[in-house]
Amino acid sequence: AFVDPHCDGKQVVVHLFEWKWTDVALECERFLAPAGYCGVQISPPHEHVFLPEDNCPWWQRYQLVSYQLESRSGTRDQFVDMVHRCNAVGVRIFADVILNHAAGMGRKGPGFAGTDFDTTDDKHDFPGIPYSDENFTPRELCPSDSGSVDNYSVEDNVRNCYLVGLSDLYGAQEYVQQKQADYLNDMIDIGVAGFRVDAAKHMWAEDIAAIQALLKPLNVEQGFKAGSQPFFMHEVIDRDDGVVRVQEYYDLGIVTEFRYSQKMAWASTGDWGQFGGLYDPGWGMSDPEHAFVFVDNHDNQRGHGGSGDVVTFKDGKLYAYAVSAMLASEYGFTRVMSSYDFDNSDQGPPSLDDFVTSDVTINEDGSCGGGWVCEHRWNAIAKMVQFRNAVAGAPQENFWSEGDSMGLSRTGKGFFAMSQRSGFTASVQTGLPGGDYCNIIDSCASSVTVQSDGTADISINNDDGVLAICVGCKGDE
Ligand code: AAO
Repeated sequence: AFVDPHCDGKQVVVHLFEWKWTDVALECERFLAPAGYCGVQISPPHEHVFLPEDNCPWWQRYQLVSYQLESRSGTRDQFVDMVHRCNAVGVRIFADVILNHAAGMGRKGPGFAGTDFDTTDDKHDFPGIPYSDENFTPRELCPSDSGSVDNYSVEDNVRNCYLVGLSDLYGAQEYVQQKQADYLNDMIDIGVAGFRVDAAKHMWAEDIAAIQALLKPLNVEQGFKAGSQPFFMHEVIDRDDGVVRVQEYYDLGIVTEFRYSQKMAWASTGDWGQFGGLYDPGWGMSDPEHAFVFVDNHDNQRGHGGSGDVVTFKDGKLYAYAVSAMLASEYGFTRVMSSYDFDNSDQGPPSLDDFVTSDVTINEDGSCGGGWVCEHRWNAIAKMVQFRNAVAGAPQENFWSEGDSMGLSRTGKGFFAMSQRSGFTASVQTGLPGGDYCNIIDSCASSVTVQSDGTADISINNDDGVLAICVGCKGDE
């Protein structure tokens, strides 16, 4: 349940981290729909704390003040307009929702939209919702000395203590569940297709299930089939090193697989042979149906929620290889990260002096400017979205690798190869019906002739170092 993203079988979500709603709407229309993206994970849309004294770090949005849809990304009206315009072109909106906690302790309002709140002197006053002391997890249920999460091998510690000092909502309370469901239902009425649940690892699974039981079906007027359940992506960092396991979330939606991100880094910075074994059930990794996979995310690309063992846009071409390999491979439901450039890990999005987020500018060549990286527009990455959609459901076979070159087939539907060596050539089994295929990565500048037994001589000689051919794919822009 809760595993259908409702985008006509499309396979890739893009996280437009810190984008304004006005820009997300434009991007749906001008780029994401034609490229074949399923939908957008947006930054948290609720009213959050406002920290100009800290230069408005990106993470202020993970501290809830009220459920008004007023945030650094825009107003409620802009949110509604975005959802409607994206749905109109078949691109779904998935909201990042903070259900585990409200604002950090020791803070005082007003919040971003002017709503008062107060967590100084151990108070928990959120009049805009309203929540008060009684709606936060009782101290006696948290076994840590500090009151904060500090022992990942004790379940009560992970679930009942305050994550990095964030006021922990008492998720078992019907009142809290109803307020949370009202918030999600408001967005469902507007037309969102689902949610990314922040810090789901720190919530009891039955509390998430209780919220889900209160949700409406998706809005038929926004193009959803009657009775559709929202899509859920749960954020659970499980490296087989704590008491919480991804398997606990299978009934609630799909779940982040951080071991995949780690493997991606190992594979792309070392032996490309490892691309052949991205799914390791022996390590406790999620089954393919529930795995939510990505090369990097907004936390680990800047050392939050763990550092090291990750490749990001800062690795340039190596990153494009990793994302391409992810999109070619069979395992999981995929998310592409779209970042802004940064020097320090707290830095907010590109903005003017008054912390108003800047517009995303698009250069003549289709790349982004103004500090926006737009990995989702990088040539190989964008083209591989088409490949992933085209080969969905086809088994992965014929994997081979030679140092920094590799290839695989998605039997009957597509063949993929990449190499860091210019002019790489090989004789391969493509797993495809005989015929002439065009390389979609270089818009048919190169092509492959597949023999009737599926074999072919390939050569990779474009700037991206990537070859992707698929049945029924068009290589034109
Ligand atoms: C801010 C300030 C804090 C302040 C707080 C309250 O930075 O100093 O105390 O406000 O005033 C984001 C930022 C935080 C920020 C917060 C609120 O990252 O810095 O705090 O907004 O503004 C854990 C959680 C996971 C979480 C991750 C960051 O499990 O849910 O930490 N991610 C989400 C969001 C994130 C957001 C929040 C949650 C909060 O994506 O953006 O925070 O809403 C282990 C555990 C993991 C744990 C990490 C990091 O993982 O297993 O569960 O993630 O540690 O604490 C190795 C280990 C493995 C380890 C892994 C990663 O492999 O084997 O155990 O590395 O370290």
